[in-house]
Amino acid sequence: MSGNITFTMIKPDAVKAGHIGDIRARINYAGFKIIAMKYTKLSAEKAGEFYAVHKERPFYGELVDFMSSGPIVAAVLEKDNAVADFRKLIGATNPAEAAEGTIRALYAKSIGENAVHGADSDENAKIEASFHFAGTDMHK
Ligand code: FUP
Repeated sequence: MSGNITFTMIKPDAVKAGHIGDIRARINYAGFKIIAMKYTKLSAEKAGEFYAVHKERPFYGELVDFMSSGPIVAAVLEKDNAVADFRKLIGATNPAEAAEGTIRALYAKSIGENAVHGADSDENAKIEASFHFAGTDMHK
């Protein structure tokens, strides 16, 4: 199988609530192949760096605190049209606006604690994948 890649994280709220297995299954059923995956925890510094693009936004401090509050699962996924298809699978940023059956509609609590991350472009998917994984840790 070959295709584009996207980058995802199962966020601390979903890990804490015991949803890793269900979310992983939904990702596989939707046709994504996992080419890298790890259970890890972001330091506040690393979370701040990952979300640096949001530095000036009012929610940045809370976002960094939340993303470093507990373990996450980081993963690189492969599929044709991976970035767009994955964003469709997870639904809108705000779970109240996420389409029925999407991962955020099913598992997210709020716009801030929204269960999963999905890269928003091919370029960012590559940058975010290499933020978390060495090339030697990705296996197609
Ligand atoms: P998304 O691409 O759907 O993850 O959304 P954004 O890149 O716009 O936002 C990244 C993260 O910032 C969200 F997952 C949660 C947080 N956020 C808030 O807490 N409040 C907001 O109003 C917008 C985003």
